Amino acid sequence: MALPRAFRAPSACLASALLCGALAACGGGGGGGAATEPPPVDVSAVAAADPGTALPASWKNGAFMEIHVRAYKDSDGDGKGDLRGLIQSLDYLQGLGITGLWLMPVTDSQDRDHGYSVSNYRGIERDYGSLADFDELLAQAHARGIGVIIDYVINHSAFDNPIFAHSRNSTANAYRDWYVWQAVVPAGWSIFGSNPWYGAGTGAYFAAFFSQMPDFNLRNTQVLDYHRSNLRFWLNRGVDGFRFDAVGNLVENGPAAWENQPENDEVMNAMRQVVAGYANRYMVCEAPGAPQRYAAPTSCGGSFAFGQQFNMVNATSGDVAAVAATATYYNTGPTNPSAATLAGFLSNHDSFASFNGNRVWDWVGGNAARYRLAAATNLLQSTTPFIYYGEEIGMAGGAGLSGDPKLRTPMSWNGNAVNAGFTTGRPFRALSANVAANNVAAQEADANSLLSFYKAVISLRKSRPSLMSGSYVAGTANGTLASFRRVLGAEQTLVVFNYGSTPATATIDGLPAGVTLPRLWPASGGAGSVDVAGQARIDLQAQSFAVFAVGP
Ligand SMILES: [Ca+2]
Ligand SMILES: [Ca+2]
Repeated sequence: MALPRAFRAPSACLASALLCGALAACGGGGGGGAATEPPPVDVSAVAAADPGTALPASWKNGAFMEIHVRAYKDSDGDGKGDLRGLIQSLDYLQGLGITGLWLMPVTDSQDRDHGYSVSNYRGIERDYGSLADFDELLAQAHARGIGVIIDYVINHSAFDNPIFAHSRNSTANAYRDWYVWQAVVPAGWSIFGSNPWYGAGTGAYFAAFFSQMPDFNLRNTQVLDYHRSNLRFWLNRGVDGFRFDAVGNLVENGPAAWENQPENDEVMNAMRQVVAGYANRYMVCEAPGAPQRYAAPTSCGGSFAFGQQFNMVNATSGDVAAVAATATYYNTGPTNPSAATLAGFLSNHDSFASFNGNRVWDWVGGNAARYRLAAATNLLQSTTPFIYYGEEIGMAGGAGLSGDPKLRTPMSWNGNAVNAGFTTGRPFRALSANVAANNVAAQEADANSLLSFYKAVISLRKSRPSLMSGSYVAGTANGTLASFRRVLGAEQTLVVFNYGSTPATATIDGLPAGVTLPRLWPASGGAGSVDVAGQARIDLQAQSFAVFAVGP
């Protein structure tokens, strides 16, 4: 989540008008001491019933594709992507080599767009289809060896979530303590530049990100039990795990202690234990301010490698400091003991996560060499690399858009300037600015395209267990050169990058003395060798990389 300041609503009422489409629902204006009790809500307990999984254990080592369902593929011509459209796209994803999908929220939402304001934790977004469609998606994905994780928004619900309607209805109702309340708006708070407390007639509620997304009270064991049951609801259907939203913002301890509080790890450890009770599942957390901490096995057990996206892309410009940061990010050490469970990405659906809110294509100005270096770095370094939909074809941001919507445009399936092959109707949002040139249809037909490059690097990754799930060893930089090894049991793979603009020779130390280095990438160039002192010298073209097996 972590909405940047610019995308927070200027006021509760304006936000309500934008999101609810009804000023009557505005917290500041209409809450009052509501006269009637809202309808009953289903917060029933769900017991674990693991349907099992036929996926190989390596599915969770990716590559994953992050997908905004609303923007991916429309099956019925209403201009909005849906689950049946995604099902129709699974052959494409399988052909690309994807082994996991991260779906941005598919639960019914108030925002009717990104989905991070959840109206019903056990129902499918009405624009996306039905639970039956979702079950079909799981079956079809699993049949292709692809696991599916879904976004789980644990910190806050939608303002229009019926549970919050109860909570704000009176100070005495059974759900009052499910959210965070004070009698009046307290002074002294500022989160992302705004006071996160909002008056609602019966008191003031806390909403860290946005007035229309009130925070749950995660000190309340009933709320934790509810979230646990929601997780089981989806796991029991065959969901393969979760991406947890905004875990740095779970529990607040005061106006100077609202981020990354110790209780957050306890909450996530409790959720992790639910997921760990099911076979072969995976979870990953969003914690931009402290990724290493939440990667720990006593917390989330998996966390996005925030910071590394900037390192990687900046390294491709030959920035020596960025090359060094890129090479060493995944080295395990005292300050990074859980490096192996950090999940890499170049960009995602949030504008704060990418340079100037851009997709990678715009970030590097369409520079193909830089783009490929960044992609290869991500795909070869991490035990679980993520790709943001359209990244594999170099989709640019949306034409005429800014902020988060610029990143969330319809997938460019073909060069149709009206619908991009995304819908037979009118797309819900402007298309990517480079749809004419950068689209799936054009690139599938071109062996030298970016899409073909992604397929080849993912295939290389999947051909080597050490590149999939091996540990990251000896990440080292020297100027614009960087190298690392991936190690799994007896299998070692050596990866060497030249981020510089001129050919160079990399010197690698600490290798097994006297072994050969069969070349895996690129195809030409021949094998390398290691001398009696354990040193190899690798010649690299400008802006290129090479991959070797560390042979017997
Ligand atoms: Ca649709
Ligand atoms: Ca919170």
